[in-house]
Amino acid sequence: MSAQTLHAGHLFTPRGWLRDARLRVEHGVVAAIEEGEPHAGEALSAKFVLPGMPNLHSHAFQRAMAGLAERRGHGDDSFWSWRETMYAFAARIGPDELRAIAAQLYAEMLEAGYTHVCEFHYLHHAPDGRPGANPAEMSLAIVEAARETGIGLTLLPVLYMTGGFDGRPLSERQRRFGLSVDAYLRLLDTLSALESPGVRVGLALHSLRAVPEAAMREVLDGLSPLPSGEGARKGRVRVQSKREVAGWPERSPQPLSRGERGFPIHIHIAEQIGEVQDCLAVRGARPVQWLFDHFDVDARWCLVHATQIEPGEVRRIAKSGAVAGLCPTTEANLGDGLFPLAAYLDAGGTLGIGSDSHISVSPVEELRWLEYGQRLITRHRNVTARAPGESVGETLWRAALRGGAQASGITPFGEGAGADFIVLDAASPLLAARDVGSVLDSFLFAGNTPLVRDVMADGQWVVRDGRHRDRDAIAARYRAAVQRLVAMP
Ligand code: NGQ
Ligand code: ZN
Repeated sequence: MSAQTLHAGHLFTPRGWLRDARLRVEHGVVAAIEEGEPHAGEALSAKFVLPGMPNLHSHAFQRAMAGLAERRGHGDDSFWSWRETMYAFAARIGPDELRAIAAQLYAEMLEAGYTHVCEFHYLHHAPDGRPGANPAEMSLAIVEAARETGIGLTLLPVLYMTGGFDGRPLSERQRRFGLSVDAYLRLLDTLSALESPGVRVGLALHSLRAVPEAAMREVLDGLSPLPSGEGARKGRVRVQSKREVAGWPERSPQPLSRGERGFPIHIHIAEQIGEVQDCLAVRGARPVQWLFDHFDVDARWCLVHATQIEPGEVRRIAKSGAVAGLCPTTEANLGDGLFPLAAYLDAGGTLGIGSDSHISVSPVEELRWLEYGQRLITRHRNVTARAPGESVGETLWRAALRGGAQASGITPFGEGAGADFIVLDAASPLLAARDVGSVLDSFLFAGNTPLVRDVMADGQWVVRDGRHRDRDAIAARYRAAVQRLVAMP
């Protein structure tokens, strides 16, 4: 079906709730948002409808090792010891396993309310593949999984070249991730040719540890600068008739391509104290400081983690318009530390959320822990809401929608955006007597029963009554793949 209409009793928009909103969806895109009573023949009539959440940071293969790194080792367990476990796991994964794991993960994401994912993909070579073999094969497994499940994808092939700030060669286990700049640019071109409304391509530098300055320049110099005003420009969500919703940056619904506008650039940065110390020792500056001193960081950028930053760095990120890519459940799981959220929001910073290592796959849990981390260190409540009367849930959902769309290179909610929606289960006891004033806070902070009932991604109903359309077949393939992985010597 290429055209359909759905009716929302209450539609959450960046500027607040719209009552009696009729959404016309054509070819996977929101063609119009109108006001009006529901009428017969509408594909769906729902009480509470929210725009679906983009997940701006994912390493899909890590889904299958969730829970397998939680036993204490002999030394001092840390991010760096977890990384060794992760490398050993990654070493077993070939294209078939990657496709099966990513499909399971993406189906889970859709059921949880994520409608788009940025895949930060660095497993370029198959386990038996030497560097130099076709690195697109593993990327294609990701594209196939996204297409099969219906989730929107921004594929971020990752440039990974060195094992540390000092430029040391990759370790044995990192070799599968490595590409020369030339091979990387070829891979980007191959993948860019696959772009479609549901599949975008951006670029990723693994970290300052893994990409030398000269290589960063070579890759980034090939991109045209951001058109002036981009990211700061305001567009509108057009609602026919009186009520209008303004104040949302406008992006082209066209796929982005290299050298054109707004190609997203993602990088892991300042996640661990050890990383900050190494950067200071070798480059004489902290990672965020160094990046801003050497490159024009703007709204195309997504800085992932940035848990180890000082007040001056907070202000620089906020002012640049870059997105802080926050992954609270993974950052907690890995012992990374806490992003200084209150200061960042006060400085006008943009943020989005990612599930990263997928020890949790839920925008509810990411946003809840984003707020709870701040409550625990500040010993205050309702920290993310910065003004009296503001709802924490609405502030978080709105902020993460906006930054998530920006980091994904997709049009944010409004006419011309992809039709990505979540219908909440208004019949759940958890939403008893909730209205627009309390429903988002209850969605994020009331218990653990999933409240996402139906999900539309790119105009397709992919989840109905809480179940992905292919849940069973995808799970069966996933089980078989994980069995194989765990049985490997
Ligand atoms: C990753 N994950 O690339 O999967 C990283 C670990 C690294 C997180 N940083 C490896 N959460 O940073 O070197
Ligand atoms: Zn990551």
